[in-house]
Amino acid sequence: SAYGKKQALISVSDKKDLALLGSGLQSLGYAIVSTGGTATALKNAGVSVTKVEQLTGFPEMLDGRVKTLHPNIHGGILAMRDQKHHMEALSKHGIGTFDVVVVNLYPFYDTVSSSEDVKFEDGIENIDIGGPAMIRAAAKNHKDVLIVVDSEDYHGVLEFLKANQDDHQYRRKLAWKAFQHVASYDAAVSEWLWKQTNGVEKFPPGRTIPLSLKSSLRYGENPHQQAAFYVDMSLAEVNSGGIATAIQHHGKEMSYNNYLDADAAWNCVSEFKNPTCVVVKHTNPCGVASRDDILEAYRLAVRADPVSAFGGIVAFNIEVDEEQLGSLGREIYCCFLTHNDSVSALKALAKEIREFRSPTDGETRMFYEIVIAPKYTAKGLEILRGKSKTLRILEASKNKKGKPSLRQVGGGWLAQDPDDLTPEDIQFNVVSEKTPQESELGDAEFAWLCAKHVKSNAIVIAKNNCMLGMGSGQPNRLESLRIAMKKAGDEVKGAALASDAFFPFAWKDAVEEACESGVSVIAEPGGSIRDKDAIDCCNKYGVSLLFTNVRHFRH
Ligand code: 93A
Repeated sequence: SAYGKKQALISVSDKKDLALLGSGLQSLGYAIVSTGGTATALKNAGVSVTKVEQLTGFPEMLDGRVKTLHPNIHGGILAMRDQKHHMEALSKHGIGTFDVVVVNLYPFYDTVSSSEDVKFEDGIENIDIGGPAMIRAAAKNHKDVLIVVDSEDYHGVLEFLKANQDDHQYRRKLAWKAFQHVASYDAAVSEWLWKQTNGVEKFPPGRTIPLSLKSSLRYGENPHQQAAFYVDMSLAEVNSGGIATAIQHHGKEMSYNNYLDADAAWNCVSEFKNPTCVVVKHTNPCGVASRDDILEAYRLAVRADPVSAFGGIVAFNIEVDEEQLGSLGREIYCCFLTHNDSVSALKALAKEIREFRSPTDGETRMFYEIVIAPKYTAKGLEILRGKSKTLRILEASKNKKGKPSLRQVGGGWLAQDPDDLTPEDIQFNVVSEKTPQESELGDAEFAWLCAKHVKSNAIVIAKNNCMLGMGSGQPNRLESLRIAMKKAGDEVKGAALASDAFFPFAWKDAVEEACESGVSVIAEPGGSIRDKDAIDCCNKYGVSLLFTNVRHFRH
């Protein structure tokens, strides 16, 4: 600095690891300058500090709104050391330079998302002005000033300073991180203000998404694609639950595809009110069952399509106690079930399978990528951990409703409301001569809820709160239906069938094939110009037909 001593400026709201940083800098010979709260915290940690007021000759003003906004501070940050006239200007005004600037901002996100009724004034007061000014100044002049915005970097910065070897790449990386920090901060402020304006528009006119890099991923959908996971820090997403905030208790690192599949499994299982198990493969639920006995639900969910379940994701919507989880652990690792087995036969098989023999080839063992549940008891977790080193165990909290979904297309983004209608929001109108029984109506609702999570064209066959078969992603509905029926096998008789969109044809097509196979009830949105054909066909076969007027495309 102008006085010959290296100077560091520290002004942080998040005081994490501040003592470590302060004492580290002090022992490297830095004089430390700080704002009020930071200075107090440093002094308490035994670090000597000069207060900003001593440099500016001004007290903190306007309830702290003006603390560091002063030429004696900003001059010391912005001066270019190799510009003679810059340095002359500093010495003329008696301003010392800062070599290190450490700032993190007022906790704006935390304040405005802390509860539903945060006062407008509290939001406003948490908009940091002086902090971003210092960060931007130091990041602009990073050639001469090291800018630190993240306590995770303290250790690395101290090591860097100790080594006393300049590294432009490192300085640039910190500067890049600093501008990122300010950009996401401003985006959050802007989004919050937009929300406060009772905006007539449903979506912000242009939304800057404050993204925070959560982790680099080993690779993307395929090994030759690089990938990363970003968390949306905007107010709509912070505390919104879901897969981005899930805690991983155990297992291998999450992959790109793991996140996609885990998201699909968690979204699907969260829809159900009763204790439910969902098995997902390649973002499609291929097994779903609701039972009070969660182990039974698990078995039935696997049974819907045991071949697809191999390497899948298993999700539960309830906390599973250790007793259940204990047996689940074994089952999850070892079971390989075929849908033709009766439940009692399965129990007998399970024993055999526990000795690692599959009922089909005598060798295959069941394996899953991920287990997700809202909660684990400590003992339950311990048991599940013991089953496999690689099995990822996630604890997720429920998605909050109403957040918009975004998808990328070439050159832009599509935004839409989430598809969060529940069966209670939907009327299942009987349009056939036959009226379904109570239980058949329940089956139709269950199948409907499953179909909502299956990629279009989606067909789901279900009975007694259990998926029996599903067909997904086929470019024609008849093909999806045939796949679903094949998986359901003989069990299709008397079951419910749900379709995510209307049937464009009925005779000698999907509706007639479904009727011929013996389903007792069909649920679909209706709305086709050939609706009458579908109704006539169901009447001919004595099948109940329900129109929902709601479509659930998933493209
Ligand atoms: O109110 S401000 O916008 N005006 C300022 O001049 C200023 N200078 C630093 N906020 C300002 N800060 C912020 O104070 C920093 O960004 C940091 O988050 C916080 C540290 O205050 P303290 O050291 O008193 O805890």
